[in-house]
Amino acid sequence: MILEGSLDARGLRITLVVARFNADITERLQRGALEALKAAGAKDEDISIVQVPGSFEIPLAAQVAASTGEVDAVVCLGCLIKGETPHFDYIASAAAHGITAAAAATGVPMAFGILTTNSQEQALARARADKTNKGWEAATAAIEMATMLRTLRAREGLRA
Ligand code: DLZ
Repeated sequence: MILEGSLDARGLRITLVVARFNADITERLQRGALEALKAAGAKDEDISIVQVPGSFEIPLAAQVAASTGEVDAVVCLGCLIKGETPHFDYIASAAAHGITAAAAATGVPMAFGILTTNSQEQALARARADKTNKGWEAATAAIEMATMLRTLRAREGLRA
């Protein structure tokens, strides 16, 4: 038996957690994510946007949003551009581990839409206004996970 999610976002409540650092890029990721959600049938009133200063702050906001019990998936959006110091590595690692831990702690799927690039040019190439936009991709992953988990939980509930 194969159990998989769908790309139907009707009825799903989704929170975007968006970092303001490198806002010129993260705004494009946000647009891409919103377009993916709308294209999949999500309603405006079911979508929330939480802004945080930088990618480092994303995990805590994602965990608190998910802890309300009123969110089916979280889409984490940020942009880390490598500089001359190891700051990039610390923030990227903290964000990735923090989001993983937040999803595990809450049971709410969290998509990783944080770019980690060597340059602004690379970041722009991943934030185009089409389906290659990483915000679009992250939102799509969130929908698939939320719908898959709904089915999985219903199935497990029948067994219990
Ligand atoms: C400090 C910092 C630096 C140097 N670079 C980035 C970045 O490329 N992308 C990003 O999202 N945030 C960056 N930040 C900010 C941190 O994520 C965080 O907001 C601050 O360290 C305050 O906790």
